[in-house]
Amino acid sequence: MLLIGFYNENALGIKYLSNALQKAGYEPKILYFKKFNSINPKSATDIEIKLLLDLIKEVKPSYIGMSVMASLYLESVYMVTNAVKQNFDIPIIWGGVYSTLFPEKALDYADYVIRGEGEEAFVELLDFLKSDGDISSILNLAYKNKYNEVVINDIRPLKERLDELGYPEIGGEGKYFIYNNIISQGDPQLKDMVYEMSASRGCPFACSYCCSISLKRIYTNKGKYVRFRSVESVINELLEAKKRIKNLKAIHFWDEIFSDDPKWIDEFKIRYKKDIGIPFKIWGHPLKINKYTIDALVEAGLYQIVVGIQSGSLRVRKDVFNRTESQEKIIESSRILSDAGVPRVIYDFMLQHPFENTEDLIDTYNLCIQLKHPFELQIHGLNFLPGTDIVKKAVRKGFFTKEQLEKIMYSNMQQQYDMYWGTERLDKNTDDSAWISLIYLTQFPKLRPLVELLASEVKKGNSGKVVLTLKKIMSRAKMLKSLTEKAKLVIRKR
Ligand code: B12
Ligand code: SF4
Repeated sequence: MLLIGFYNENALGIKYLSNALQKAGYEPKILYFKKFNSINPKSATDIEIKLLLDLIKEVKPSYIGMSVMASLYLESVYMVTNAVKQNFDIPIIWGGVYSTLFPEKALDYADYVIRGEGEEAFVELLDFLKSDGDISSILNLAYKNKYNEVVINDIRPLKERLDELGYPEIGGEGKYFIYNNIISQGDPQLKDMVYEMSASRGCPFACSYCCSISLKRIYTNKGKYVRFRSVESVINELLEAKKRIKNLKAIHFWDEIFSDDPKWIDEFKIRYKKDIGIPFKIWGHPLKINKYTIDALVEAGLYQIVVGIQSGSLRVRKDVFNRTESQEKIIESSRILSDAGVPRVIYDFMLQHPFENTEDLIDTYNLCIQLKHPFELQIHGLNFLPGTDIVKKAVRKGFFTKEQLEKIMYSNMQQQYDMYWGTERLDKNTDDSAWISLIYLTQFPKLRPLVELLASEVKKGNSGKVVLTLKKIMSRAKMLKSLTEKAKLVIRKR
């Protein structure tokens, strides 16, 4: 079995599957195909495809499993799948979030699709294929029957005890990495300074721009969706990481929302501090930030938290994004984070989308000036991801036709990234452009008086005059921010 992960050299899904296959007696190999790049990803090159085909010739897998986690990288997934089909007669199995939400589309390329969490279903499918068994009863499987009709089987109940899944192998044999037209052998994780892991599965929230709620719907009546590993299991994984990764400097917990269960947190604080003691980063949510949890996590070694706020407009948050937190709760969270002394607090915003008007940007500015320093802002655009509720909302509102949105969501990766992270849109409306700059500048405490002065000018209708000044300040501020980030990285490397 050759497992392929795309644009993610530490792909957790692939690692868990490999674990499950090994336990069942298979000898999976893993290929990490290209590196994670959220700014300027490039599609696969001819050389990279050739390296992949050569690897398949060498490894001679009986099956190839591909993890199609994000639709932004579909272009390369199609290229790889087509190249394999043209050159070999090896069954291809797709899994991951995209395949889970769009099994019919996935079956245009793959021979089999496993939907949802795949550890058990994948092993079962391989066992059945090996023994020529009847696959029609395998839960989570989607396939085409002999009449070429798509069959989508029911989903099995969620695994309640995550500890039973173990944790990914770190290092080990049979790991390959293709990147920048070069293939290398060995687990890329071993050379990394950061260890990436997850202490839970599932998210309790239902944001309209995220796939989480769509995944949750698939699991209706299939057990608890949000599940946590035991602290013991998390610490054991980290002890292993410490032992194996020589240059380990930080841990990234990729839990959608880190635990705020007091019992779990108490145990984690003690064990992490005593046994691991390496700075760690988490994702947070304003509704899950409380003093008790954050103080304990800082004591344990929390050095960075990324909190999604997404908009300072209550209207956009509630009616568009389906997020229920109030302005007061967000401001209180920022106070808790600041008082607890979290070294890096990053707030995520998604601005400049068709649902938003200038009033919403002013609300966002007004919220940002109330957030307690120190904090940094990450300002993104809004990605329309296939299978999310916001896609339907955008069509209902008439911002796009269904066809236009399909075209956007399935365009090549460069176009998709340019569309949402490009600067072109900033130049169109001087008021909006001024407010976006002012929002960005609220993260710099020393600029506060100037920012407030400029904001009052924009409110008076002088945005044209202010925009030029803002452009100059913005470029210096961005430079300063990038220098500070580099300095922090150097300090961490030491
Ligand atoms: C953690 C995470 C990340 C981390 C990944 C860290 C890592 N080391 O892997 C980081 C921050 C790097 C990341 C990046 C991105 N992410 Co992300 N990420 C997630 C998140 C929250 C959890 C993923 C995870 O690790 N789950 C735990 C593992 C064990 O589960 P899993 O990956 O789903 O794998 C299981 C099954 O899917 C299945 N399976 C998976 N692959 C295969 C393959 C086969 C053959 C089989 C049989 C089964 C199978 O079995 C696995 C084990 O049970 C998901 C949300 C979610 N609920 O999935 C978003 C999510 C997958 N990400 C998303 C996006 C958009 C991205 C980015 C494009 C963001 C960006 N703009 O750059 C990139 C793309 C990365 C990539 N190359 O695909 C979207 C994808 C939606 C879509 N339609 O495209 C999601 C769904 C969140 C959302 N907004 O809705 N992400
Ligand atoms: S909190 Fe994050 S992971 Fe959860 S639904 Fe919202 S965006 Fe998705």
